[in-house]
Amino acid sequence: MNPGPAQVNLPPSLEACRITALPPAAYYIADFITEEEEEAILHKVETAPKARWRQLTHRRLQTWPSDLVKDTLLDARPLPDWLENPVVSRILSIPLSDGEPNIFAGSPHLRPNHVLINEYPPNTGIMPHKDGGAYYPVVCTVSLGSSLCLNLHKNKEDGALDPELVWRILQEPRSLLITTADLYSEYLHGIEPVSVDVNLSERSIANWNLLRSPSLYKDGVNQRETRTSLTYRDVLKVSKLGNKLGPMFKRL
Ligand SMILES: O=C(O)CCC(=O)C(=O)O
Repeated sequence: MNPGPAQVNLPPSLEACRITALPPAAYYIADFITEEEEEAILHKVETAPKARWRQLTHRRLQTWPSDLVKDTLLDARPLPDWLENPVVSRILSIPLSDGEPNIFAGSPHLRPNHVLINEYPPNTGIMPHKDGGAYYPVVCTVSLGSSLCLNLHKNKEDGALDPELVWRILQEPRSLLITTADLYSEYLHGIEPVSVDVNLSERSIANWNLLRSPSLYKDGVNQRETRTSLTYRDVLKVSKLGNKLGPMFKRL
C-alpha cells in the first residue's frame, strides 16, 4: 500500500485489496477517507434540508441527486461537490490492476452518478436483497461513524432466501467496500438489525486481513453506534427530461 495524504492509505490497485475469500469480486480499503473528511461529510448529511430525508419504518435515507423513477434517474445534474470530492475522484484514481483502468471504465457514464445515504442506528438493518438491473453492476460503499457487518446470502434452488450466511464483511468507519460481478448479481446482501455484531474472527469475517483495527474486535464483538453509509452507483438510464422540468424539479 502507498502511504497517501494523512490517514488515507490507498492501494496501488484494487487487486491489492481484493477480498480473496469471496467469489469475484469485492475490494476493501480500510483508510479510504480521513477523520476530517468523515466529519465534513457527516455534517453535510446531518444538515441537509429535512425534505431530503425519506423516513422508513426503522431507517431514514437520502437520495442524490434524486430518486429513480422506473429505474431511470430523472435529475441528471452532477452530484454535489461534497459527495463528489474526495470520494469519486479517489475511486476513479485507483486502477483495477497494474496498467488497467478504474472500475467504472466500462460503465455508461464512466463514473457514479447516484448516491444513496442510509443511516443505521443500533438495532437497525436492511433485509437481504439484490440491487437489480437499474445500475451498472458496481457498488461502492463508504462507511461513516461506526462499524457493522454486511451479510452475504444466496437464494435456494426454489428462489427463497437461504438463511444460512455465506460470509460476513466487517465495514469500519472511513472504509470503502466495492462489490461487483457475481457478488453483485448472484448474491444477496443485508444487515442484521442488532446492536452488537458477535462471533467476529478471522474465520467468520471475509476481510479480516484487510481491517484497519482487527485488535478492536479480538473479543469477537462490535458494539454498534449509528453508522451512515454512502452507496455510489452508476444508474444506467438517465432522463433527458429531468433538467427541462425547471422550477418544478428544483433540487433542494
Ligand atoms: O448500507 C449499506 O451498506 C447497504 C445498503 C444497501 O444494501 C443498498 O443500498 O442496497
